[in-house]
Amino acid sequence: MGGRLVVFEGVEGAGKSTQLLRLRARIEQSGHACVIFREPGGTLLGDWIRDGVLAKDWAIDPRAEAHLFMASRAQLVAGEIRPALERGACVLLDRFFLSTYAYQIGGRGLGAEEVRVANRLATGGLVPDLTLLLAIPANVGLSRAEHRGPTDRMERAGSVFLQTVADAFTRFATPEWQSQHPEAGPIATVDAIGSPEEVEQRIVAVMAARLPGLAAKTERVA
Ligand code: T5A
Repeated sequence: MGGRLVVFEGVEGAGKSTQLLRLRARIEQSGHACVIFREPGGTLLGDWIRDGVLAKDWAIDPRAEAHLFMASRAQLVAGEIRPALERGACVLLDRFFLSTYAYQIGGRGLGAEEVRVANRLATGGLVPDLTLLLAIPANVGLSRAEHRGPTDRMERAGSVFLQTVADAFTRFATPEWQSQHPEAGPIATVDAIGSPEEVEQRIVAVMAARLPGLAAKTERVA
């Protein structure tokens, strides 16, 4: 596959969507093809799942919840991400399976190995070239998300749940965790406190260090 897959991860309101759009603008300015997707979503089936799993206020069993995220992922990977990578495009993805590991294993307490096996089925073994983990305290991210508008079902799950999710993301950033989870690929933590411009500069620096070929396409043309 010729393209590159870069994933944005982090707690609610960490600034993933904001930074993903900024990175896309930089890459497109160089004339390189770049597509963006979010999870859950990105396909007709995924958007339908997104509505059911986030917008509706009903009780969902944690196992059912995990499978809904996986179904959206399987459709997105097969129908959109792999074809884009095969065309040589850069794919920027707003959340991927680290979110399942953080929310459904960490937050909901599902069995790690069971979820990993199901995830392998969903991704078909697709490994990101780089994951940018935007680090911010859970309460700061949540307050950003709350200021933006109405919260969704996950954001209303409570501060203890969201702190457990944040702790899981912190664990994923450690070399020990990454060496035990090769399916996740390289993960780089980016400090997400500060202005959007400051965070963007940190991301550009991480890209230059970790993906120099793609990073060259993110340099602004004066
Ligand atoms: N989920 C997802 C699972 O449980 N399991 C899974 O497997 C998957 C894939 C997705 C939900 O589903 C869960 C996780 C989530 O709960 P979503 O709507 O996609 O739902 O949720 P988020 O990804 O969290 O989206 P958010 O929009 O809440 O967060 P972002 O994208 O990190 O933040 P962003 O960029 O939208 O910014 C939020 C607000 O902060 C401002 C923005 O303008 C915006 O108003 N902002 C800043 N403010 C100050 N300083 C900065 N540097 C700022 N950057 C952005």
